[in-house]
Amino acid sequence: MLSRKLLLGLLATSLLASSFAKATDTPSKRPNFLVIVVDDQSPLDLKIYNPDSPLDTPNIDRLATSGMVFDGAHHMGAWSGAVCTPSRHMIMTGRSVWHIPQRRPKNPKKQNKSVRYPDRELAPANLPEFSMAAIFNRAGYDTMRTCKKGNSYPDANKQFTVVRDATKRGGTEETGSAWHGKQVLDYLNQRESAADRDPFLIYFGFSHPHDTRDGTPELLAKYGAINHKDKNSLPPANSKQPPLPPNHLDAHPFHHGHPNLRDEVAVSGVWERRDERTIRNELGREFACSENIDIQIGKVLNRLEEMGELQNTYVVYTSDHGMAIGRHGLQGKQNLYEHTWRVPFVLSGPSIPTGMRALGNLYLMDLLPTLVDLAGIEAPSTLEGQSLRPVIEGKQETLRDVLFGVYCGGTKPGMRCVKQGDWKLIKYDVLDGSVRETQLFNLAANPLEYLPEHHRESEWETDLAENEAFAEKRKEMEALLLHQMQSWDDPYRLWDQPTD
Ligand SMILES: [Ca+2]
Ligand SMILES: [Ca+2]
Repeated sequence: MLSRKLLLGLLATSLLASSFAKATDTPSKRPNFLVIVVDDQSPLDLKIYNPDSPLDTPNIDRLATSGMVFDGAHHMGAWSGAVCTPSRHMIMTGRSVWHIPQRRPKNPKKQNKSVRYPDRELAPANLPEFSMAAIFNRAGYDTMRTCKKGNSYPDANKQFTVVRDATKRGGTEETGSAWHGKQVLDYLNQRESAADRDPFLIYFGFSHPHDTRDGTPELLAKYGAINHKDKNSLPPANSKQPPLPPNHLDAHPFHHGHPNLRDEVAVSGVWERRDERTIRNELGREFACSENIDIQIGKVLNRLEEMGELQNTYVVYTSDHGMAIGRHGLQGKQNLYEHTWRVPFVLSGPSIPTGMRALGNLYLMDLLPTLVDLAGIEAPSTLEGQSLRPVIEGKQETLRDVLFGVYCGGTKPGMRCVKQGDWKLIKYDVLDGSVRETQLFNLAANPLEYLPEHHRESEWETDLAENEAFAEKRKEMEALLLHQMQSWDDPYRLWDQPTD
């Protein structure tokens, strides 16, 4: 069935084809790129994905109405508790989770025996030469970045001609998100003074809303939150705080498999608490930080407009991964529920249809192939992701049918998930086999992945894995998962899978 929006997209296809050509044929008119990547944000925080959210992001909304929103954007996963690290490798290289460099201790004696490192040949040694900035530098682009430091891909980051990285998670202009915005504004001002006409790619990264979520006083007040620092007391209740997420739980029903995981036990302001006052205050802090990011994005978009560059600039908005903050009794980014596995993804620019939505079924590794395609640069063979062009042109609703997710940063093999159509399977094989769980969700009927512990009335709004009526569906999804693990070179197998 064709949605109305998809139909509009199909009608616009011929027009788009000509504007793609226009953007890439004339060297002097090559498009610019502004790639905005925030740190730790659930798509469900944003109104464009969750109209009930009280978070105000007028500038992200403006990008969405002037461009396309993708509902099915995901990060493929992580082999580290620092989920940011593999995510940013995938963003920078356009490669999949087991095909990126994984740091291993130089001394083999220090290697954890339960860790199976993928073969070294799966990540080419010269990969930094085929990372985002290196590709665009060779194509004659000026490249600049600002972002947090750490849990990233330093060998790719240093390829940018101008690097202004620092971790800024404070609540002032100098110590918070405004600092990252200022780096981009300064760079644009320098380009204007120098009358630099080369096309540019700016990687506009933020350190927030990753904890510590120290918001500015005005925005904290707006969302009824305080920068809560005292572990021995609860933050005050405040009706201005965001409501508890509907899929909140006081505790996850079984251990997530990563003992003493920082995000689940030590985040300042939350620690091990999942009670209403703690979670609503922390969401208020997250929203204060996210709105501050939106303000900085607005300043940069306005500056580009003043300079006459906005029309010729592709703008991407995304996050390195999502975030739980109380959903399912979890706090961190080390799980495969939709709130955390999915990411926001908005794209606007010269050949992007306005006010459109598409499912897309993309991974963050598809970002670089898309940028390369939109720039008219020949794609290096290192890219494994796919360009979004057929979805942008309305020729396809998705890039792929099946999506695969990994969390392998705690005890091994960890968590795996697979999604096809409305169905999603998540498996947990952790803590030396003492937790072996399978969950099956119908996301059309149960998009928030309610569990029995949520006590929903509808028989569909729960985990269906043990329900005999869905035994065939589960079998099918189990086979899909195994196939995905094999085809993405996952070095592990789960307890009930064959050891090929
Ligand atoms: Ca992150
Ligand atoms: Ca230049």
